[in-house]
Amino acid sequence: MNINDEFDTIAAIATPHGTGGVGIIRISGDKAFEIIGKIFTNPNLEPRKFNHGWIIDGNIRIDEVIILPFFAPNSYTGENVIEIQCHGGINVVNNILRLVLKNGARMAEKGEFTKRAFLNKRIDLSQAEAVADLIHSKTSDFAKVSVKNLSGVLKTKINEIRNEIFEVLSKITAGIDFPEDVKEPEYDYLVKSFEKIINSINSVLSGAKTSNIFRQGASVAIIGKPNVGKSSLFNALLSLDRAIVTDIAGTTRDVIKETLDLGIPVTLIDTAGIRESEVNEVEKIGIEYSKQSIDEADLILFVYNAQEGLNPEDKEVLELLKDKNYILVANKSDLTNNKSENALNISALTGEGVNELKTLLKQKVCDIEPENLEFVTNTRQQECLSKARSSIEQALLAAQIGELQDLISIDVKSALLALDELTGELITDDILNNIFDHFCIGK
Ligand SMILES: Nc1nc2c(ncn2[C@@H]2O[C@H](COP(=O)(O)OP(=O)(O)O)[C@@H](O)[C@H]2O)c(=O)[nH]1
Ligand SMILES: [Mg+2]
Repeated sequence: MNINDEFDTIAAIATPHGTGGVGIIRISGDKAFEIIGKIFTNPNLEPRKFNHGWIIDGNIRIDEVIILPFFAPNSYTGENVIEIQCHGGINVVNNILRLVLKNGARMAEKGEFTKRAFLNKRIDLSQAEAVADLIHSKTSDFAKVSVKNLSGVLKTKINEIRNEIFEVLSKITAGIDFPEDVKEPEYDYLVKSFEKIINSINSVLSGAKTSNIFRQGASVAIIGKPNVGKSSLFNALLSLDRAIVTDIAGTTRDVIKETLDLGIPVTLIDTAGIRESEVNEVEKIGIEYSKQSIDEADLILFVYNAQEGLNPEDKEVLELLKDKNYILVANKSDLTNNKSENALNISALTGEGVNELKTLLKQKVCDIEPENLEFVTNTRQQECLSKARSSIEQALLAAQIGELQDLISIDVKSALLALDELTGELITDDILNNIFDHFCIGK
């Protein structure tokens, strides 16, 4: 797909392929009305009205439909758009699509409707990406946050930062271009402005981790000595009997993963116990997996035996966790009356405390409700923002030592370009195609 492709008329089935109540075929482009004129019994279409009639192929009736006409530029793509609502059988929609193609449209490529909306400046790239996020969201929470970008919250934030950068750049450039008439800005002003811009970028990036957790979910590893009840807890959290539970220490020898839906998807990882001494080869491999899981997890449930309390072996493992986000879990609390103050007392066997653990786990992984999240960012956007930040940081250093403003302006311009790449103001075919390739046909 080429960015400069002629804006010919495209068509596609917009509803899922299968049997349903209604099927929708969408047409966009200059010839949309001409095409519908040839195949619809009631072609005097009025804007903002639905039009009832039959799709016909010559004398043959194909289906009874409703037509929704959108006149450019007031449509999703910014072009003339026709939506045909027909009966939702796979053969009905295919017959109508074939007829539309025969009469002058070409089959749309993946994401081409949204791409046109972007190229026609109906939406910016962050909004186009929000469309894909919304369609592909795996949890209702992520759908709730990605819709905020669709409404342009991120776009507005980025434009504010862009304006701040642009203002400084204009002042520097004016000083360079018209040295007789315009004084170059004070270095003090530059330093303050750059610091302010860095703060603004940081505030957008501060939500990156939360965004990634909403988008990809979080991984939570269950860690502890053998036999403390890790696999039992894994099962209790998931309410299933997936992991093998035995009373022989060291039975779980590899890593078992399952997804737990806590609004955001949580990948729960059951690991082999960590025990340094007297282990056989197979178990050693399991222990290595556990250590690897510690490194990769967003959160760790550290499980110990409540009856025994934290012993030196537990403390050794805890040492590995000291820089990590973890919850201390005292399991088998059904066997003892000694409740620990510092740990969550649970029993994987009776289920006591398991719901409290789920609540705490959710809080630790992501303590923000989707309603309270202003916007989300994806990794592409985060990279653009980081690039912009490093450029401004360079400019700040240069301003602090009173470097020539001509040189400072180079970094400021790069920052601007990085933000333009984020919004799609400046973007290559490759990046664009990569983004729209993740869409489905008909969107
Ligand atoms: N009484 C009691 N026994 C438990 C509890 N959780 C696990 N167990 C038992 O402890 C043994 C080891 O459990 P398992 O989940 O395999 O431990 P892992 O090696 O840490 O995965 C099994 O016999 C379990 O039935 C609990 O909360 N209370
Ligand atoms: Mg186990």
